[in-house]
Amino acid sequence: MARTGNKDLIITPTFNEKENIAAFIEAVLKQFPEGDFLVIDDSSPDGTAGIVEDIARSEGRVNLVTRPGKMGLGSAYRDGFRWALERGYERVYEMDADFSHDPKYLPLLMEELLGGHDLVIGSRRVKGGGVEGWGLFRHLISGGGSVYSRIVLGIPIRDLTAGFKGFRRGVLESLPWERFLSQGFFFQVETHYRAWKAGFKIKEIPILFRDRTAGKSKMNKKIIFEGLYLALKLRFKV
Ligand SMILES: Nc1nc2c(ncn2[C@@H]2O[C@H](COP(=O)(O)OP(=O)(O)OP(=O)(O)O)[C@@H](O)[C@H]2O)c(=O)[nH]1
Ligand SMILES: [Mg+2]
Repeated sequence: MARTGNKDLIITPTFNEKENIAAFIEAVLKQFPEGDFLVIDDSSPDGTAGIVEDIARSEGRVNLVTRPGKMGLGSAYRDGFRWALERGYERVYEMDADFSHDPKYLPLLMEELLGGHDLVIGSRRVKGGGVEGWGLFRHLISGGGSVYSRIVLGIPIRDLTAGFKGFRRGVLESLPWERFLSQGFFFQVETHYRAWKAGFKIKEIPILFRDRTAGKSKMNKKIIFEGLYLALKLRFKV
């Protein structure tokens, strides 16, 4: 396990990603030779973990943590960050398994971290970035949510819900993960907010985000309403 000497780790949480996971891991390993890979699977009923286990048997850069049940994206990342810190990784990246985040951007994220930034965000909302494959409704939800969160939280980051990013170790060591309000998708907004408030150096670099073509979205109405509420709570309580 993680005896490669690499200092970069990509963490991908999975829930029912059997259509994506093998090809995704292959693409990441190929396009980012500097990186090791950790999947945090919440006992996906479709057998995602078994596929990862097979790959890990012959590929030392690939690791798997299995948790007993679906506990949310934020909680998966928290466990992953602890795993990374315990093993001495210097830079850690978050990525979804559904190919929305193109592995070709990984070297660019790394370059910015090496250049002195603490948190580098793959952003859909800066010049040169964008989204491919969303319908009007999804654009409205995402755009509206983004403007709302930016106004409520008063922070300059444009892609607040971004899930493709890289951290320097020091950020992971210092953010108060145990005090986070969110276990689910809002975790992404909360991470940006707390990192910004703590004064870390943050940069957004443009990415083209592609909607998933295989597997099912875990996004739902509850997540959206929870986000509206948590943004207010974060602003006034943290
Ligand atoms: N371990 C774990 N992974 C999760 C959980 N919820 C979502 N994921 C994974 O987190 C990543 C992002 O989830 P997605 O369903 O793609 O969410 P999204 O990107 O906001 O929305 P869509 O792309 O439209 O589906 C994917 O790799 C999911 O498999 C969870 O509760 N536990
Ligand atoms: Mg997705």
